[in-house]
Parts: sequence; structure tokens; C-alpha cells
Amino acid sequence: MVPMGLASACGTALAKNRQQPAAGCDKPLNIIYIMTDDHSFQTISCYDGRYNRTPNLDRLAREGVRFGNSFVTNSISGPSRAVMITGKHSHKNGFLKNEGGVPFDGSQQTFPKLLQQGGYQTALIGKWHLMSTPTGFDHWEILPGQGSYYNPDFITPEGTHREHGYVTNLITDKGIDYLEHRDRSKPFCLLLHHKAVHRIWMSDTCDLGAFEDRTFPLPETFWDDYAGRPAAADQEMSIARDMDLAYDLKMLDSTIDTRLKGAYVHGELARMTPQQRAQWDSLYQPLIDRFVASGLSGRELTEWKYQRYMRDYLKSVKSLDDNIGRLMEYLEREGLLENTLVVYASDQGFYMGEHGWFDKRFMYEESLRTPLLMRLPDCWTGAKRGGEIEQMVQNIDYAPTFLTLAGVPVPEDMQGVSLVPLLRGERTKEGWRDAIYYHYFEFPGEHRVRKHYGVRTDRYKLIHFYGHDIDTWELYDLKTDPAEMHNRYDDPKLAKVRARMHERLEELREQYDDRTE
Ligand code: SGN
Ligand code: CA
Repeated sequence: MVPMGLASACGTALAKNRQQPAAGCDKPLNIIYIMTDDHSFQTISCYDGRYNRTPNLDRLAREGVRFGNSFVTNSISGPSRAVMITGKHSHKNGFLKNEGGVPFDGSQQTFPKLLQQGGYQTALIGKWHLMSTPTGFDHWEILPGQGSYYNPDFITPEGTHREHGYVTNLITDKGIDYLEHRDRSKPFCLLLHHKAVHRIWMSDTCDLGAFEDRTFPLPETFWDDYAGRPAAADQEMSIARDMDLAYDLKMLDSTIDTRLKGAYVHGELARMTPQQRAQWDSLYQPLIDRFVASGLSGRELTEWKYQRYMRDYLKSVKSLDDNIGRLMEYLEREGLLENTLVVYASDQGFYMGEHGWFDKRFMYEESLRTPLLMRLPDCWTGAKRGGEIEQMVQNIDYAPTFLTLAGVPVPEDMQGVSLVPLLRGERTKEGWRDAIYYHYFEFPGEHRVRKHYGVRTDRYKLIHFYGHDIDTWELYDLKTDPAEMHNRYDDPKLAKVRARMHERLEELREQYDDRTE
């Protein structure tokens, strides 16, 4: 049940150790971990001001810290979630891929279970995507698979039911409702996992008109020819070729016949009420009519697709940001900000047209990186509010961080490290890891991204694409080529760097015990 007064974000938000807490901290720390799906750092204004404003996410950065170099270990949903919850790389937690793998083994150690043992009440609300029943939560309510934007189904221990409304509002309502009815004698850990802003980027009806007057500049790499990068040349995530006019861009017309049209008609559209559908059509029908009359083709058509993609995506980001504002208002009103860690992250980054793409999966920067904001009460940190943490962190680090802040010992076999020293401002760049390890496994699979693993340091990146039909290496100098357009693997000038990066890669594969390939 949603308490009175909690509804859509539209029109509301817009109008140390527990045993040894830091000085001034007299209550145990609560944890709220908000994770969204496919939210690019490019579309959060405290990371990148080019496209939109996200005042509520910016508030988290302003009152907390922004991690400037936050990465995932495997850029896809289920695997990223399994890494986050176990503090271990995919090859250790066993959840390697969304499709064609095995369900998450829920009998294994996870940080929510350890928090429970440490006296916390734990809850999971929203997207789960690990194919097995959640374990380690006192309360859970999840979306089946990817979930739906409109009138979504939710699964609880009692079964599946359908709710009326827009998914981002509903998940936020459920989060607030959980906090309202929690056991106030215990600290809590709430995992609030949004469906937005996953494909097919559907906005709330009240945001349909947003961004419609905006035209976005094309990213510099939009017309990439993928020279010297065979795996990048052979993907299926191109806006020009693979973005579906009917499904992704909602151009539903008898003259437009596409591969995924049925998925749109019988999926999201079929879930809408007549009233929601009428509002939806009031935006899209005139756009469809104009598009059909335009007869666009070639590069003009691709650029038009990019503009539609950006507008739809940014509308669903807007609802997300508004709902985070709604949650923050609630926490503030309840006095919870004084003893609650609020974390914001995405399950991975996303391409906003860079290299001509949507989707993720590659170890290139846009999908390797993920936003990470943390707002801690002052007494828990030494880091300055509004500060930036530059050290390279990864989603393996979240579990050890939460455990450390809760005063629960971090098990030896967790592969991440606690970020608390960074939050306290106690570690220099030199005193931190100098390289991160990445491994993506889902091939063959949707979007046709080859299996690959690699290492990234502050300056360089080495990637190995492998499989039955590919065995290629790529080396980038991120300082001179941040857009990763020039594969320098065979450049004699980088021979020493290449040798050193190979060594570092082998060291990391040894350190993390990755013998898969
Ligand atoms: C779905 C999407 C893909 C997306 C995967 C993984 N297709 O299959 O575009 O890459 O999810 O995304 S869709 O037709 O169902 O929209 S993930 O974020 O869950 O890993
Ligand atoms: Ca995702």
C-alpha cells in the first residue's frame, strides 16, 4: 500500500565502523543504494552539462562526493548486479551473462546476508534480473526480468501482481512505503533498483513534452568507421542500422514494417490503459505523421534517429531525477539524512551516440564507466562535501564499503576493497590501485559484442577480443586519444607500454584468479 500523498514525481519534485563510529556519529548508519539501469554519466549534469539538468542527482554530489573514475567489471545488467552484491568478479560469483548462462546461485555469500547477520534489516525493491529468487532480504518486491514501464508486474514472496502507474514512480513509492513501515529498532539497508532508463526509454506521460524543442550536437565519434578495430566494426548496436524505428523510436505506422514492431505493440503499448495510450498518442502521432511525410533516408535519417533517441532517453532520466528528489525530500523530512548513506549508481554506462551506438558491453570508456555518487552524513567522512574522488573504483568495491561502514567484517574472499579510506580522504592516488580488470562474456548474444577482457590504468587500456572467430588486441593511449579511435597495438612507439600492459594484465588475471577464456 502506498501511503497517502505519495504518487507521481510529476508536479511535486519539480515545483566507520559501527563499533567505532567517527566523532559525532552516535547512531548506526543506514544504507540506501539506488541503482538505475543503463544510465550514462553523460546525462547527469554533475558529470556532463551538455545535454540536461539533473538537480537532484547533483544535490547528492554537492552534499556528498562524486567518483570521477568509477568502473564496472562486466558491462551488462545481471552480471553487474551479481558483482555488486557479492563483491566478486563474474567468474567467481558464477553469473557471467544475462542470456545463455545460469541463474545466480543465491546460496552464496552476499553483503545483504552479512548485514542481516550484523543486525540490519534488508530490503530489495525493483529490478533484480538474476533469474533466481532473492536471498538475504527481509523484504523484497521485484520486477520480472527487465520489467515494464507502464502498469508493471511485481513479484513478491506471495506471487505476481500488476500495479497501475509508471514504473519509476511506483518503485519510489514502494521505497518510501518500506521506510515508513520499517522496524525502527534496527538500522536498514534498502536496495532501490530502477528499471529506467533501459531500452525502450519510455517517459512518464507528464514528461512526454520535455526536450521536444531541443536538438543535440552529434558526438564527435558519431560517424566512426571503426578502422583498426574489428570487434567494434562487427557489432549490432548501431543507431543507423540496428535502432528499430517502430520499437525503439515508437514510429508506429502501417507503412513502417520493422523486426521489433510486434514487441512494441504487444509489449509496452498493450499494457497501457486507454487514457495512458491517448496521452501517448497525442505526442507520438503528430511525430509519426511528420516522419512518414518526410521520406528521410541515409545520414539524415540516422541523425533524425539520434535526436529522437536522445529526447526519449532524457525524458526518462528526468522522471528518475524527479523521483530521487522525492525520496530525498522524504529522508530530509524524517531526519534520516543524518544517519543514512545514499548511493547512486547505474548497472553500467551507455552510449549516447558515441561511435554511432546505443547499448553498452564494450570495455570502451562510455560503457566501462558508471556514475557513482555517495552522500554520507558529515560525521562519517573526512572527505569534503562536494568533493571529487579521482581514484579508480569498481563495482566489486561497493559490498566491502557497505560492510565496513556497518561495522561488519569484510570476508577475505571478497575481491573488492572498501572505499571508506577514500571517503575519509585518507588515501593518496599513489596509495590506491593503479589498474582495473574487466571481462565480458556474452557472445553469441544480442548486439553481437565479442567476448573480451582487459586492463585499464590511468593512461592506457589493453583489450583482448577472443572467441572462435576472433583473436585481436587493442591498445589505447587515453591521454592522447580519449575517444579510443586509434588502436596503437602495433605501433612500435608504444612497444614498451604494450609489454608493460600485458604484464599488468597477467598480474590482474592472477590476482583475481581468472582462468576463464
Ligand atoms: C534487452 C535489450 C537489449 C539489452 C539487453 C541487456 N533488448 O535484451 O538491448 O542490451 O536487454 O540490457 S530489448 O529488446 O529487450 O529492449 S541489460 O541492461 O539488462 O543488461
Ligand atoms: Ca543495464
